[in-house]
Amino acid sequence: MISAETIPNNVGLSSNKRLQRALEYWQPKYIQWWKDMGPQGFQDYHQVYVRTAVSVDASGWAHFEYVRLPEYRWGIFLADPVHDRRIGFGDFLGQPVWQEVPGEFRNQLRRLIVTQGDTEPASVEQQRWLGQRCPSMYDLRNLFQVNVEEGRHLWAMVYLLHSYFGRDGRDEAEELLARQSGNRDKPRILDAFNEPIENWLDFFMFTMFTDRDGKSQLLSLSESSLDPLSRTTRFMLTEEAHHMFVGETGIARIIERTCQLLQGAGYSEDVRKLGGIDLPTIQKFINLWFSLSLDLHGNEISTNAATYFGNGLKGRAQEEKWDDHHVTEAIYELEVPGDGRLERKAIPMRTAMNEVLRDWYVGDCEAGVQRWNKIFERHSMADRLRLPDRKFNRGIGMFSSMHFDPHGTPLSKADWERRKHEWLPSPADREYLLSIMATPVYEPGQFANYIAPPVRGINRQPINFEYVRTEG
Ligand code: BYC
Repeated sequence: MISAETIPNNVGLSSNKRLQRALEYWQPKYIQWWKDMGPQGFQDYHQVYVRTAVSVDASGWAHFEYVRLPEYRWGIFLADPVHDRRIGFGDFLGQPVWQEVPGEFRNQLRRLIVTQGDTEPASVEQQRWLGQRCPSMYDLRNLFQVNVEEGRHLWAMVYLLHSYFGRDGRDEAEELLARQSGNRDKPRILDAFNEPIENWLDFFMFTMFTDRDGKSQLLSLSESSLDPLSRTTRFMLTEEAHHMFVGETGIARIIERTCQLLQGAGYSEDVRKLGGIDLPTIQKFINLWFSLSLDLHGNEISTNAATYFGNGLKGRAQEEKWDDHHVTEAIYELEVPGDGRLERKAIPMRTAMNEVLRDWYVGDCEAGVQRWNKIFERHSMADRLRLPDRKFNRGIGMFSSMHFDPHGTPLSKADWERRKHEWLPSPADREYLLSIMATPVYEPGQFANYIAPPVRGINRQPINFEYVRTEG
């Protein structure tokens, strides 16, 4: 039964019969999807110490309790309204924001919301086997926290579809549960969400780089003239921050452990013999997940992006930091493939909005990599990790038909095929990672050999806290 007790919310669910009816139909399908496609092996007999958002104020979204995963209270929250909020960019700059969907932008908005919504269950599906290979109980809890919150982000998009898009919205909400990550016939919409996440290096890189695309896209959607979309995405950003924390600190702990192993062995290069993860492998996974996540920003030159901006549907990250919010005259210079070589070309900035957002994203990733590099400095080691060039390993956009090395030097197809596993994970790298993750670590306070413990526990609990309890 749908009720405000089982579904924490601040959208007036108890008095909204239409939404209640739509959810009554959708929620059982969601739970079935969660059981079938969510964390495998942890649905029935485990209780997980997770945060549940029960309201949008600071104490309300940091409410911790033990729950069985299928009984998690997925809620619906909008950030507080901004008094007299005005459209901040595009052709309708300065007009009051919309509380309803304008008919002429219905399809575009639905498409944006569906694309955003599709990524959320996709990531849960991608990560569903990881619990069986976890490096510690602390990490297992973090995985499930990320998973339930991605589930909540799906609810957030489904709320918008149910409330503002009538019949079409209800159909789309069902489709969100029908597509499946990696499924040949019914794949998820965006490519990175069809990639397997089979080991914990994939997982931490995904939460570092792909969740950070979530951050850049949510920042740009939170500028939207459709106020409910803006408010929903603003609240989602608070949860996204924790997901990136999991990724960034997860990799930092792996680097820390690798440094310790290297030092212990007198800097012998072969960390693998000691059961750790060598730096070249870490670099390959950065190369993979960074390039896949660059693709998620779409084509460099995009009329879709120009239309979204002009119509006020999707802005730039932190739009208030820009001077010109009309962007009718501004140009953007970018590198394009020309007559056998790369040349610089100036294009109208509106058509370059995907690239503008990608710039923001690359800067945010770069800062994260620099934080990792501080670990080497602390250990007085000269090693450094780096982001590959933007043209490397692209599947979307104008460089997708070409090949480049991580420095951005063009390569022939034959050279790329011959050398790609110097820069991207090879089957042997993956096999090695699976071998060191084959035995999960479920003892409180114990950690797999390839990862250092965190600096502190969750919600001020000790590191050896029983974050996941097994029933009877
Ligand atoms: N894969 O004009 P273009 C997150 C398609 S992550 C496959 O450049 P546009 C999360 C595109 O759909 C954030 N197809 O497209 C993270 C279009 O298709 P059609 C998710 C792609 O629309 C971790 C065609 O190529 N949020 O939240 O400017 C865990 C032409 O492209 C891809 C959003 O994405 C791709 N990578 O840009 C959990 C926000 N890229 O029309 C969650 C909403 C492009 O030819 N989405 N295409 O059939 C958008 O804003 C835009 O759809 C995109 C694409 C930025 C993704």
